[in-house]
Amino acid sequence: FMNTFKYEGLTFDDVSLITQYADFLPGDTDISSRLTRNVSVKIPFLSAAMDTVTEGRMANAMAMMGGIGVIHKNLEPEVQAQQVSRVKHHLNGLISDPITFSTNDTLETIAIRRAEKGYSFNGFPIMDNDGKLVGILTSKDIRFSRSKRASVTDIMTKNVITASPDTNLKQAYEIMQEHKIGKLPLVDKGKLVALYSYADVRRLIENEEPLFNRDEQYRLRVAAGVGPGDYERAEILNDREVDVLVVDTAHGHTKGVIDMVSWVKNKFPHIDVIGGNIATGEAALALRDAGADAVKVGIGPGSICTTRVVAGVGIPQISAIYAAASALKGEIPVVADGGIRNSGDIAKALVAGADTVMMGSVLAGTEESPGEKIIYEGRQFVIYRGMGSLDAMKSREGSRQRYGLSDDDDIVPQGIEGMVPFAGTVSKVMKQYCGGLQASLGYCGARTIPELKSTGKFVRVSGAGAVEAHAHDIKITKEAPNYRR
Ligand code: RVP
Repeated sequence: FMNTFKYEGLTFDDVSLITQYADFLPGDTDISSRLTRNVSVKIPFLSAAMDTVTEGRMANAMAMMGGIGVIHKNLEPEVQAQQVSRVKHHLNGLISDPITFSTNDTLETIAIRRAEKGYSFNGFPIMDNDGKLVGILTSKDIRFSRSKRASVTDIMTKNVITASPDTNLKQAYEIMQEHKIGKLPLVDKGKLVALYSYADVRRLIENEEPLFNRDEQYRLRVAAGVGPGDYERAEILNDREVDVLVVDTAHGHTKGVIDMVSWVKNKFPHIDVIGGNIATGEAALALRDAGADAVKVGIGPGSICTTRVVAGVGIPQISAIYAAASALKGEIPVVADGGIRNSGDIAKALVAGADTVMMGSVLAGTEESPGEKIIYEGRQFVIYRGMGSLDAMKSREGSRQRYGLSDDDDIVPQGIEGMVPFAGTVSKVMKQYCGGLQASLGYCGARTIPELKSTGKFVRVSGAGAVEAHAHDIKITKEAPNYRR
């Protein structure tokens, strides 16, 4: 009987971090981290794979801040894959529908159309009457022409340097550098399919925004959820070049998840796989042995999750992270999923052993979330629901699968639906969370996340200590951008 009580379950409010000597300022800290065995993030944040949190727009915003979004699987595989594509092509510098002119045009007709449409750029592909690319009209061609009425065919640059449709940003940059050209048309059998513009390509390659989370080809990174046995979905997502697959279930210490993780690893060794969710060391090791490149921890901590009440199962999140991370000993990273309310919770999750955190409610209220925006008592809110809530379960196959229900089963929800206050843009919210985390590192005397993980220490917090931690003995009259109770 004594063995029935494995250990005590602690969560965020049960612990607080101890200050340690620092000889630097919070702004000097580096909060990049490991997401999986082979993929890193510049900020340690993932947006949750939920239908009111992450679709293409959220995933774009997360990757542009340096984190990553996990596109939920309550979508038909093809639709989910389109969302992945949207992220992969968001910053590729490729103009897929370029403005062109024809050999029948003159400088005058072009000038009129440019003024009408307000085109401020130069370098137009010129097409013949069969729709074939025959030249490019550059700013130089226009500037050195003697007559306004000159026919395009007489002044355009005829020896056009082109490339094949699969040319990536980096290759385009090299070609344009070598030939000193401002436009690079991508051509398939004489037909123009897209165009690179040097100004865009250069901006993306020469990296004005060092924060972007990008792959080797300078495209934003994106992750997507799959279920056990979701082979077809995984194949389609692989075709669209997803960076990371997350085998996304409520109980990851199962044959279904273990088999799926090893299937994905065997079939697509180039894609990193995260398995979850789990809350024990045994589960972490089982997923590692199956080939997982990271594990995701969280059974029941989610703000919209009722698993602990409905099933009586789960482990308070700090203890769950600690159990998984201690078993893994840093061999593969740990994602702490669920229960993050304020920025201070993040450093606690990291010190307990996590490498990154996944957030639902924190991001559900943003502009970029797909959740419905509503007005309630004169204020703006956004609908946020658990993937195990009644409506999410009814809406799609994906959720039923997550909770292991067949079509005929009566639905037993393990989540609820509600609303969170509108929070502005992802960038605004993430800046608060990054700043909060940097403050944690400063207090703990750690310049980096690996340092925080190895030197961070907790104190246990009493009930009175938890009350003291929050604003107390005052009525709040002005909202802070980073505090909610
Ligand atoms: P939170 O950030 O506390 O809102 O939690 C989000 C996490 O909750 C998700 O990433 C997922 O692991 C979990 N979740 C999602 N749906 C449900 C449910 O309906 N029980 N739980």
